[in-house]
Amino acid sequence: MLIRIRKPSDCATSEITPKATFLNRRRFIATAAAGAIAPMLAPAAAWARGKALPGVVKGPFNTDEKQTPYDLATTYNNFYEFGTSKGDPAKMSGDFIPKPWSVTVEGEVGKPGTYDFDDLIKPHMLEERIYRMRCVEAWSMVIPWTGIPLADVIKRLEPTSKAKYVAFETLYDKERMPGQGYAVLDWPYVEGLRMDEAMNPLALLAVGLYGEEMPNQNGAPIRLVVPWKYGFKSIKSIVKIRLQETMPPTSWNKAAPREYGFYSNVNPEVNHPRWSQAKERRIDTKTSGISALFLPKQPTLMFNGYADEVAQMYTGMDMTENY
Ligand SMILES: Nc1nc2c(c(=O)[nH]1)N[C@H]1C(S)=C(S)[C@@H](COP(=O)(O)O)O[C@H]1N2
Ligand SMILES: [Mo]
Repeated sequence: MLIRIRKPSDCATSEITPKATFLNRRRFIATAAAGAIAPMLAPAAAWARGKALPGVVKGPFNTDEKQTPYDLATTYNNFYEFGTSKGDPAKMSGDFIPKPWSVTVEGEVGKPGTYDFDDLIKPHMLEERIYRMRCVEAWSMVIPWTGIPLADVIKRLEPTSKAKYVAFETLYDKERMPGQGYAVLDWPYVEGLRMDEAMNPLALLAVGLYGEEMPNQNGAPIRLVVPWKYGFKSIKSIVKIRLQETMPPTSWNKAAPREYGFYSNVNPEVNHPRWSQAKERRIDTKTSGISALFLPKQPTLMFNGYADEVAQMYTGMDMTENY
């Protein structure tokens, strides 16, 4: 989103690094401590992958489009807490230890408090949702997420009648998130949804991808997935959920209000002030050394193809005004 002038060396996919170069140090230590030295000599891919999440059932709304290869979905990321280049989050988040983790719930709820990750997310609730994801920067992916509907969590918290919006906040810890040492955004990263959007069955609280625990660079241990909105609405590494009466501030809206609105619904007809949103590049080929800028473009769909599920929430709303 921080659009820089590209140098030839700056090609997006050239930042894709082999797994071995961003090995998770925590796993390395764990493996060594267990005295299991042999696996360390095995090919990196065999042991750098996340822990499998057991008992995940197939959820609704799955696309059958070709899934983005795991290596691309985990090395071509936006997560400014770990750097502003697409390759930074994978390279810089290896030391981040996402558990234990808790989420503080505040505001217009009958059950406020600080919830441990394991109380919020029970393994038997997990489902897989294969969603299209569309970044505001006009690239897209298809990712199989593992998570639970956000609506399930919100219902359990017993929202009051005054709860009109849900505000989310990412962890703020400069020691653990080195990118927060740079004033590229007003930290912590914050996002928000209108109550009906949060309760829409498509909205997911994701704890994994490709059947495995969430990699750090994708927002470990818990993040939002809102597939009909531009990627930045899908806030990562959430530590706070607040239900409230007023529309909450959002990080990108604060940074550039003319460019990023509260709604940020994927809409090929409403262009970003600096570029068209009519088309997108599907990041789906491992083209090391070749810029993603050369991938062919495909049309972007209204609400990212989820109009049947979400369009009714916006009837009567001017989508150009409420971008
Ligand atoms: N906390 C936080 N959440 C974030 C971001 C970020 O910089 N910080 N980037 C957003 C953007 S712009 C996108 S496109 C998606 C990317 O998610 P992915 O890396 O899992 O594909 O995360 C979103 N969530
Ligand atoms: Mo994005």
